[in-house]
Amino acid sequence: MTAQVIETHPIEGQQPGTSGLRKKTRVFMQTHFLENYVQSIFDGIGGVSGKQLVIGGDGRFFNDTAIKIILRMAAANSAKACIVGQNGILSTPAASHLIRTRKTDGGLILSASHNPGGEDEDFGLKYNGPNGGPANETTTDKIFARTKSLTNYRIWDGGDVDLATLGTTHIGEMAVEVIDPITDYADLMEELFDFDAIRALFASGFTLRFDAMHAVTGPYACEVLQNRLGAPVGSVVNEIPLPDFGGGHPDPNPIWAKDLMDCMYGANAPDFGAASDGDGDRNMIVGKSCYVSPSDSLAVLADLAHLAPAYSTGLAGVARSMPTSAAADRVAAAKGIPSFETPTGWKFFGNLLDAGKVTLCGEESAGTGSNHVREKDGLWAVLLWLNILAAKRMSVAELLADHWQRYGRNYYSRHDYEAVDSEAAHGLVNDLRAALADLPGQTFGSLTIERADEFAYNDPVDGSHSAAQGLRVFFEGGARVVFRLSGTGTQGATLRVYLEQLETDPSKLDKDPQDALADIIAAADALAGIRAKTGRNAPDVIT
Ligand code: G16
Repeated sequence: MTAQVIETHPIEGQQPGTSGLRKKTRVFMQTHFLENYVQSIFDGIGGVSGKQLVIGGDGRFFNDTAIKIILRMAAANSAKACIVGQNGILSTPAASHLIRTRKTDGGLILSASHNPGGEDEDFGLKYNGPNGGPANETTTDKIFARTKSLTNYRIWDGGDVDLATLGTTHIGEMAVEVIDPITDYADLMEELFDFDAIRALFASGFTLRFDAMHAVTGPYACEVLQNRLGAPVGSVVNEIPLPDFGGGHPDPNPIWAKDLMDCMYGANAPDFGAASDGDGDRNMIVGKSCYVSPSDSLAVLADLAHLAPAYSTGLAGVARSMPTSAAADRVAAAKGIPSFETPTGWKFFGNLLDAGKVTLCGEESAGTGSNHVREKDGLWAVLLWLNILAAKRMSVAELLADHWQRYGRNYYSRHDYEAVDSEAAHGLVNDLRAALADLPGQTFGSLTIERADEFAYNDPVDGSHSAAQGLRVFFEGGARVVFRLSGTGTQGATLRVYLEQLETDPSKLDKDPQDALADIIAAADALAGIRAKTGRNAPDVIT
C-alpha cells in the first residue's frame, strides 16, 4: 500500500460560506469533489506534513465514509497523526476542545450543522485552526484559491480504519488514534460549572426536557445531564444520533423543535426545556410557556454568568454578531465592560477570545459560547442556564421578566425567506444597497429612517477588513431592520430579515414580538419590496 497521486481538475463552487463548505450530500459524493476540497484545505494551510489533526463530525449520512477518505488523504500527505472520535463522532464544541487540549495543528469538522442530513439532504466540511476555532477569512480565501488551481490530490491506496474500536492504528507512517468523544468534553463542563448546585436543583424536583433532535448532542447530554447531574433518565429525548436525524430538521428553534415547544407550552410542562442542533453548537432555551430568544439569552447570561465558578470574577467583555439584538450591549454598558459587534460567523469571535478581549459571545442564530472553546456550544449554554437557575431558584419566566424590568426589552424577530431564486434575492439586496444613501428622512407609516448603511468590520486584533456584511436601516426611536443573505444554505438564496425594537416602558414588556414589531415588519417589506421581488407572501420561518 502506497500514497497515490490522482489526477483531477478544479471543481467550481467550492467557496467556503459562513462556516465552511456546505452542499447537497450527493454533490460531496461526486467523483473527486470531497477529495479536491480536502487537498485544497491541506494545501491552503501550508500542507499537513508532520502535523497532527483532529477529525470528527456530527454523524450525518456520509460522515464515516468521508472521514475514512480524509484519513487516507492525510496519510498520503504525510500527516503525523489524526485523532478521531469513535465512530467518527465529535460534536463541534468537543472537536474544538480536543484541538486545544491536545495542541494539534487544527482539525476537520464534518457537519452541515442545523441543515437536514441524508443522501438527498446536506453535508459540510470545515477546517478549524490550532486555536480550535473556524478558519478566518484569510485562510478560507487561500483554500478557495487552491480549489481553482488543483490538478491532483494524494490519497493512500488501502488503509481502511476501524472507527468503532478505541486505540491507535496506523495508515502507513501516520498514527490514527480513535478516542472516546464524550469524556474530555464532559470533564470540561464539570470544571466550568457548579455541578453540586445543579445536582441539588434536580434533587429538589426541578424537571428538564432536553431534545437532542437525534443529532450529535444526545450522548453528551445523557452523560452530563443524566449520569453526572442526576436528571432522571428520560429527561434527554431523541437522544440517539441518526444519519438522517430521524428525518427531522435539527435546528433548535420554535419551528423545527416544535415537539419541545408544544411540551413546554402544554399542561404539566417541565421547568426547563432545551434543544441543540446537528453538530451540538446551537441551543434553544425555553421555560414553562416562555421561549427565550437567543439575543435575550446572551443578555441574561452576560448579566448573570458570574454565578458560575468559571466566570465568578466577571467577564472581560461581550461580543455579538451585528444582526443580534443590542440587549447584551446594555448589560455590558451597565457592568462597565466592553461590547463588540462582529459580522455573522463564529470565526469572527476567535481573535477577540484569543486576545482576552471578551469572555462571552453570542448570535441571534441560536449560538452562545465562551472562552472555554472557540466554537459556540449548545450544551454549555444549557448548563450555564441551569447553574444560574440553581443559584437564583427562580423560574425561567421570572428571570426573563426581571431582566427586562432592569434593562428594558429588545423585541426581536428574524424572518427567513428560504430557497428564493438566487438572482431575485441578489437583485433585492443590490437595489436596496443602491438606495441606502437616499433613505434617511424617508417615512414608513409611523417610522422615520434616521440612517442606513452596509455593515463592514475592522478586526480590532489583526486589522483585517470584512466588507458587505449586511444592510442596516435604523429608525428614529431605536428600531432597526437588517437585511442579509445567508451563507449556509445549499439551495437558491435565503433572505434573512432581522427586526428589532427596544422597549423600556415597564408596562409594555409582555407583548407578542410579532405584534410589537408590526410597524417595522411592514416598513421592511415596503423598503425592500420583499413580496414583489421574491414572489413570497410570507416568510418560511419566523423565529
Ligand atoms: C453558522 C455560523 C454562525 C451563523 C450561522 C448562520 O452557524 O457559525 O456564526 O450565525 O451559521 O449563518 P447564515 O445566516 O449565514 O446562514 P452553524 O451553526 O450553521 O455552524
